[in-house]
Amino acid sequence: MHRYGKRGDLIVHEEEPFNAETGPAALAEGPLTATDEFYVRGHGAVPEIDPAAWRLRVHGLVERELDLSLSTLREALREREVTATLQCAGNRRAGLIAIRDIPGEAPWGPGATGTATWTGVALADVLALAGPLPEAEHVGFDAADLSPEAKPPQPFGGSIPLDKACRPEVLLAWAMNGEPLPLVHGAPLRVVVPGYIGARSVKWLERIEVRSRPWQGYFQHVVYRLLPEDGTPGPGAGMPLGVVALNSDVLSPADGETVPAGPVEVRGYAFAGGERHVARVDVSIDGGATWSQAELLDDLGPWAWRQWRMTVDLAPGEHEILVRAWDSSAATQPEDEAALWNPKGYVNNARPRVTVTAAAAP
Ligand SMILES: Nc1nc2c(c(=O)[nH]1)N[C@H]1C(S)=C(S)[C@@H](COP(=O)(O)O)O[C@H]1N2
Ligand SMILES: [Mo]
Repeated sequence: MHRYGKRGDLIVHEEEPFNAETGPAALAEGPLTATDEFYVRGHGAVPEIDPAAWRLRVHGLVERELDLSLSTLREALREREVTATLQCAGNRRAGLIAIRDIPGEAPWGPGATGTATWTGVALADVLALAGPLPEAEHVGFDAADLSPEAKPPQPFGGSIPLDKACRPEVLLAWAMNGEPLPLVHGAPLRVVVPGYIGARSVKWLERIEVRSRPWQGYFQHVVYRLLPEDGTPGPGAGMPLGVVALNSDVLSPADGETVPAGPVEVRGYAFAGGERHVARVDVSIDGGATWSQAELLDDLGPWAWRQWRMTVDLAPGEHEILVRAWDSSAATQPEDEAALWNPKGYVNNARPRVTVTAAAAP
C-alpha cells in the first residue's frame, strides 16, 4: 500500500509531492479505473482544507460575486454525473526521454491517465448564478496548493475558454466512482474538464475568476505549453496545451514480455480527446505493412477512452506489435516519437509499439 490509500502496484515517480501512475495491468482490468489505482499528479504538498470552513468564491467579470459553501452548492444546483478520462499532458513522456533526456520531468509511462465517474454540479450552473459579463472569455481556477516548482512558489491553477466552461460536461466534482472525492484527488471540490489535459482539472478549488484573457499563472503561462524543439520555457513561450490529442497505448502484453506462441490477446486503450471520439484501432505485427482492426470494448460515452483488444497469432520468435488509433476527424497517430520531442516532454502520442518474444511450447 502506498500513501493516500493507493495500491502497491502504482508506479511511484515522486513521494513528495506524491506522483504515481497506474500500472498497465490495473488499467487493463476494466473501462473504469479503480479509485485506489487512479494516477496522482501533484505539483505541491496536498493542502489540508476544513470542508466546513471551505468556501468557493466566484469573482471577476460577473454581475454577482458568489461565496458558496459546499452544502449550498449541493443543495442549490442540480447534481450531475459524467464519466470522463483524465490524461496528463506528460503521459508517455518516457518514450520522448528515450530519444533525448528531459531533466527534471518524471518519466511517465502509459499510466498517467485513467477513467472515472465524477459527480458534482455543472460549472455552467455556477456561472449562470454569477452572470458572466459581455467581456468574459475565459474561466480561471485557483487552487489551495502552493507549488515550489514556480519560483517564487505559486498556487496551482489554470483556465479554460468560457465556451467550454458553459458546456454541461464540465463539472465541479465532490465524488469519484460513487465515493467522496479522496483528498489526494482534490477534496473537497475539484474541476473536471473532459477532453482537456489533466492540468485544467484543478484540484482543491478555491476560486473561480471570470476573465477576459487566459489565466496568467505559472502552470498555464510558463509550463503545460508545447515548445518548439529548440525552445526555452518562459512566460508565453510556445503554445498552451488544452484539448488532448488522439493517443493510445498497449497495456498487455508488456514490452519485453515472453508469451506462449500461438494466439495472443493484445489489449490497450485509445483516447481521442476534445469532442472527438475513437473511431478505430489498428494493430500490425509486420512493421506496419498490413493492419487489422481491433475490437473496441465498452463505450462509456463521449468523454471516455475506449479500451480495445485483438488476438494476433504469433509464430515462435521475436515480434513487434504496432498500434495506431483513428479518431472521428479521421486523424491517426504520428509514426515517429523522434519527431515529437519537445523540451518539457508533453503530448507523446506516437504509435505505440511493444516487442514480445513468442516461445514455442516445450
Ligand atoms: N490544485 C492542483 N490541481 C491539479 C494539479 C495540481 O498539482 N494541483 N495537477 C494537475 C495535473 S497536471 C493533472 S494531470 C491532474 C491529475 O489529477 P489526479 O491527481 O486526480 O489524477 O490534476 C491536475 N490538477
Ligand atoms: Mo498533468
